[in-house]
Amino acid sequence: MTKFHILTLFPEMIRQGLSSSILGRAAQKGLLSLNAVDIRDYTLDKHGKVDDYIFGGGAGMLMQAQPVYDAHRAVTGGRAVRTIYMTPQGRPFTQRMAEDFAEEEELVFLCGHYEGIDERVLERVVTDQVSIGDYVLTGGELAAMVVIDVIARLIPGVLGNDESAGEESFFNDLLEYPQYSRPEEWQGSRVPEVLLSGNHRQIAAWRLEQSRQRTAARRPDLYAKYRQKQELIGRLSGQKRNNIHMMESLARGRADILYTDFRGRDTAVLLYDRKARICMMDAPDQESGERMAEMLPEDTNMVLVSRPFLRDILTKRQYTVFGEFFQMLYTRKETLPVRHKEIRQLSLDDLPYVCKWYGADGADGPDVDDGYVRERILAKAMYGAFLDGRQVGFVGMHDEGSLGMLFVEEAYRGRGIASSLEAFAVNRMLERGWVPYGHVSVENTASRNLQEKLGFYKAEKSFWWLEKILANNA
Ligand code: 6GU
Repeated sequence: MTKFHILTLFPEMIRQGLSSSILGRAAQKGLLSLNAVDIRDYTLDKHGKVDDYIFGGGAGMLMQAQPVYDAHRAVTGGRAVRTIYMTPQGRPFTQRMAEDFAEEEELVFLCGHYEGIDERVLERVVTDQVSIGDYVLTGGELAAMVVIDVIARLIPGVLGNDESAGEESFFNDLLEYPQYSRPEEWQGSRVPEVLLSGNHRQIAAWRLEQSRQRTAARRPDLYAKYRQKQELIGRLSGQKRNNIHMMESLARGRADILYTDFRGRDTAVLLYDRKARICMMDAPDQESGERMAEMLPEDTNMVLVSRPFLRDILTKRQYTVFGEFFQMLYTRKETLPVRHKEIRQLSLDDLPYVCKWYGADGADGPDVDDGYVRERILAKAMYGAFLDGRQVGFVGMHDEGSLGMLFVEEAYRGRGIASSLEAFAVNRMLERGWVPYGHVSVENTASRNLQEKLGFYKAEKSFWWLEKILANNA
């Protein structure tokens, strides 16, 4: 549960602003908590004063250090908690910053009023200074509410609809296309004919084109990013089976391009999936491999490489081989038949079952933690197979988007349940417009055969998942 503490002179404003609708419901469900703290309760001044004149002169009043410091201290108890000061002098707020803040279990927001807050207390307690745009508000409360709203909808389980809704705001770096509801004709204006056609391919093409035109006209900065990604996807598609993980990470809007260099037919590329903290790397030569190894972000957990010399560059650094895999992909658009009928999306009630079995057969490695499974379930990325209401297996989508986590209890194997689970997950991915792909350990021929039977293709080259060696234990 993410805890938000808001230090403010107007706690009622925060309570009223955030207690209704989606955030209120999320708080009731125990997915987050909101704690609005009145800074005035902590002043030592007997008249309740929290502000004073500004040394050196100048208009207005300044919030004093003491009440702010004591309020902060009361909330954190001296623990190191990320503390965000809302100010027009801060870093401009973005979706990316929200994703970063959303990883914290606890956040303190400090809202200023008057001309601001005594610099000395800011130096002591503040870790981040954030602005919501180039304009001046009367206080930090509205800005804090904006930032909290954006973070809250990224917390798994807060949004009612499916996982991708959390990422769709700037999906693909394009703005949303225009949308229409009933009636078909309103005050002489008709809904564009293609949307009434029932032709889903044409509708998708129309929407994409509208998004492109809109973005090019209104947000040339975003459009340039979009074009760069499309060009890279085009390059990578020359070796689709080997590169599908990179193509999909780009296409689904998950990966940033940290480095790319096109030389003739060779492409050097370094992608970073910020949320999963996974890098994907490919390089035609030692030199660009070394250069990209230098560029791996500090908080990278895993790196994916498809060439032995890149594996060797990284194992000479702080990485160790987690496993060797084949990449499998499903390139057809048609959904697969699901024979076993009792398959449904899992909820937290099913967590103990999955934790008991996930990785138990060694297929996914011994070091699975419950936190990961919990997060996958909340992200609505796991499905279970049942027999007369009793669970017998599951499948899921990993954080970075690959299909995996397949398991069926020994006693129930050999009757097509695994195929059905896999097919069910493939269909959910197709619905989102994704190209399903997964990683099968090179030794796991059973899983490879199953996937090939369903119509998956295997990449020619194997590749390696490398794990960061943590400096202070594991
Ligand atoms: Cl975070 N605070 C105030 N007072 N004004 C702002 C702002 C924040 N961001 C933009 N304008």
